[in-house]
Amino acid sequence: MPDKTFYITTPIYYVNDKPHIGHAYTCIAADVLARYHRLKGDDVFFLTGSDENSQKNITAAQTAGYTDMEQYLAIQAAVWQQAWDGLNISNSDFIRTTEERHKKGVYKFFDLVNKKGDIYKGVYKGFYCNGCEAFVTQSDLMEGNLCPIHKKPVETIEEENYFFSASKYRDAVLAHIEKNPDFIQPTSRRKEVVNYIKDHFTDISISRHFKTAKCGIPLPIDPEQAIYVWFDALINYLTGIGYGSESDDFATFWPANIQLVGKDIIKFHCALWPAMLMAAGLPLPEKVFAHGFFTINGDKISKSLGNAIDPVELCLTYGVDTVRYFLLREIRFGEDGDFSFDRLKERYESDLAKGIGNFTSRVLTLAEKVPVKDLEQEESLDDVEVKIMIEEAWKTYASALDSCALDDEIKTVWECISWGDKYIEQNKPWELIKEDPTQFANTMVLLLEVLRHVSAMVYPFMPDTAEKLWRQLDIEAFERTHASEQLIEWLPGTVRNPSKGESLFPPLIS
Ligand code: ME8
Repeated sequence: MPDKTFYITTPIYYVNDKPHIGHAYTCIAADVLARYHRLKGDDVFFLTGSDENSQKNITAAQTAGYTDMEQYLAIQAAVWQQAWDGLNISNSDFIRTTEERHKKGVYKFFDLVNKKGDIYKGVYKGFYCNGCEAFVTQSDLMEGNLCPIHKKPVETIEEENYFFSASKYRDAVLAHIEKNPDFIQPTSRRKEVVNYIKDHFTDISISRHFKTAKCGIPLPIDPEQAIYVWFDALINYLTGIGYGSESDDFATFWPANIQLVGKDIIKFHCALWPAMLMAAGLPLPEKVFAHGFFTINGDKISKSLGNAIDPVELCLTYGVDTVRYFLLREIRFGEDGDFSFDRLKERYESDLAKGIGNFTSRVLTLAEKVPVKDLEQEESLDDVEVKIMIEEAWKTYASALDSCALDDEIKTVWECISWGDKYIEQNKPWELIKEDPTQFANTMVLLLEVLRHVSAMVYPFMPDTAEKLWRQLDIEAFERTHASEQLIEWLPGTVRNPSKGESLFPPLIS
């Protein structure tokens, strides 16, 4: 039995449209971390899902001509899960906030907070942005009444609602952030959250009258009111692992190790969410990591600009692993960056076709010349050097992943590939075949061992490529053998029966 658990979440997305590459980016990043922890032998739970109690979904359903909201949501939730399947996202579950199991958990949570005396009735007078599904203050607005994110006028609301005494937890949340430097990552985002809590974190209205809200989970203490979508949505991180239902997963996996979000929703996750958890007497997640935003050729991704790229279509043209690789490699994880097709093609050629593809093909072509199982290798100084190189690479790789530096993780793998390419150039194994068969054997055993390590290292972000490499190296995939530790140990001579298969990254047809 694994002795460590690892629980990772993504935001649950609004399903009023199909996913674009921004949404795919979060899911791919979470998938890399989930797969890496599985590779280490941890017991992993990876949750994603759909945020369905939102007015945006109602508007989209009406525009699409649906009269049956349940039908629309079921279709859309399936579209999103299928997109994740297409991108090889290995989520353990997909939570929908219209599911009964979610509602049960929300009621349990609400009851605890209410019993604590943290819910009260009041009048909300202010602004609401339908795009953000959030109450906003005058200081958030630009040009009088425009939401700064959606650039659309906000609604003015005056309603009797129920409030959550979030301000009661203000100092405790600030103290938690101060005491746990890892709680908000990257560190550059911490100040923004701390300033927000200090200047703007007040009690928050957590319900809306059904007359205006149109959808949502009825408030248990007043069924004429719907629970505010963010209060409801954040609880998915608990209900998705069985909170409120009969399941051991909640006890096993909460608190989450990493909650991955985009920078747009960091305040909800680092201010409101911790206050809610404190009110319910539950421990806080270990880390909330907010990554940056992708633009497309410099523009914000948006439906109105018509520039949203469908990640599933992108995979059909370039391959799943190319898309996964490119999104993660192109921008520093945590910062903003631009998506461009020219850069995608450049990276395909230089890093994939000429990088890992070419290295694999060179090693396997040479290995096929003399059956490796017939070779007798002896230990040489080079063995020790390359062993140290690989061990150091694994350390850098692990520390990059432990700090969510996903682009650094990838760079480490490419350093091993460059090392291998140089080693081939320096040792000229094609000449050694006749001149020095023992040295040829040593060289090949070593190169095959480097390639074996590369295959394990690429697994989290390019799982299909890893599978192809394992087939070519004649290694049982670790998921079948459960011998994952062996994949990261230095075991020269393990590869006995390699064969060159299909090219990993053939030239693009453009
Ligand atoms: O906010 N670049 O859902 P949402 C990178 N339902 N990531 C992007 C992106 C971009 N251009 N655009 C979107 C919601 N994202 C709520 C969340 S959670 C309890 C409730 C990703 O459909 C990023 O992860 O608007 C961002 O935080 C998320 O999609 C917003 O998705």
